[in-house]
Amino acid sequence: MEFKYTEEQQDFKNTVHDYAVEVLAPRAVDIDKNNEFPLETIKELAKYDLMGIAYPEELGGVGADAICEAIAVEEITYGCAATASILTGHYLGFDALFLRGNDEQKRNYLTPAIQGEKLAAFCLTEPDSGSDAGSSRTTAVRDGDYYILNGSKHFITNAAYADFMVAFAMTDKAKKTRGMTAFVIEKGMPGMTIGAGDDKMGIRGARTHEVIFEDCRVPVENRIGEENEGFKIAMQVIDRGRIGIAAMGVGLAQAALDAAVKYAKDRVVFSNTLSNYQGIQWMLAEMATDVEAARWLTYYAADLKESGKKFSKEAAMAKLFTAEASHRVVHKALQIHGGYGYMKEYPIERMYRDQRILEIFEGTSQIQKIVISNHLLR
Ligand code: COS
Repeated sequence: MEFKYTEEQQDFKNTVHDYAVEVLAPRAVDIDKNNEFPLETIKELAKYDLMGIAYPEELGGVGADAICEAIAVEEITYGCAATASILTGHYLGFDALFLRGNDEQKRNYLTPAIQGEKLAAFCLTEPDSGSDAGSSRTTAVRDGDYYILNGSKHFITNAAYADFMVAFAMTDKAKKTRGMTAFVIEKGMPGMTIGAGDDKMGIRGARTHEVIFEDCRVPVENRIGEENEGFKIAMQVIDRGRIGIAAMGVGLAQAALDAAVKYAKDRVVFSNTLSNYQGIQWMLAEMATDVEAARWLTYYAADLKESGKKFSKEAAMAKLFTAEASHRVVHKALQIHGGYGYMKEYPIERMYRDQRILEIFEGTSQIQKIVISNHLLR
């Protein structure tokens, strides 16, 4: 058991960290202010092979390990959480093809997504089914060589910019979780339209939109896996995605901690810097402990995934812990900044808003507890 980065992982971490600090962090301000999807940044991430880093070379990836993927997400979040959310949404969007796609689907969608030529989105959540993903209302009815999709999805990250999305629809509604099927939906397919964009509290650049299917004809060859296998595919993808969200929590918490340390050393109150007061020192100590615990729980889940072992429970634990730890950390970091922390001139104000979604998307904290306890009690 070795709790340290390999030399390669450390070099990679340093490189992405520098890029995040020098390039992403300055851009994060306008992305947030203008509710702007950072297209240029996404092209850059593709150039740096970050759009599908942990996928095999034969599929177009660079074959890095799952810990490197977590490091990439962590460091990108350090600079800009919205950019990281676009990236994790992209991974989530094509992962079903990696797990269950056939050769043609892999060639047409997966490899271009891994190489960053095509952007992907994951289309599961609906206005009336979020946590209860098995209660989806979108239907897919077989009609010869096509499925006809009707229904709507919402809060879909990347939807308006994606070249394709993996969408889930009910092929046998009565069977609930055993009646859902996964499909690849290409941009511009007749019957699929992108609806209104959301005006969110945080990670504003990671634009989310509604997706509407009205008699959308999807060729049978766009079905992923077998009919009615979609729920399990979605759950497997989300299990893997939760490590990414955990990594986002680590990156955001580290950024908030570093900002708080810097502010505490600079800010003078009652003739002393904040860092001289034990009340502040204790807060910083608690924050640093949360960050490290979150980081190693995330790497532990990533390592299990990399080793081909079961990791569903540990991914949920990492997601739960980092989401809540990052909440504690940004809260204290803002408190240390005092009134300035409440102002938009300081990045902590944005981090505070960006953090909140980590406790909600890819399964709320309460859903993670259900997943963990299901593993304990089964
Ligand atoms: N991997 C593979 N299969 C899984 C699975 C997983 N992680 N989780 C559940 N399944 C399977 C079960 O084994 C069961 O299979 P059988 O039909 O063969 O028995 C089936 O899926 C249904 O499972 P379950 O009965 O546990 O489903 P529930 O409807 O009770 O839902 C939770 C389970 C709550 C865990 C699930 O709905 C969930 O994770 N919801 C949150 C969804 C989410 O994260 N949404 C955000 C979207 S992305 S932003």
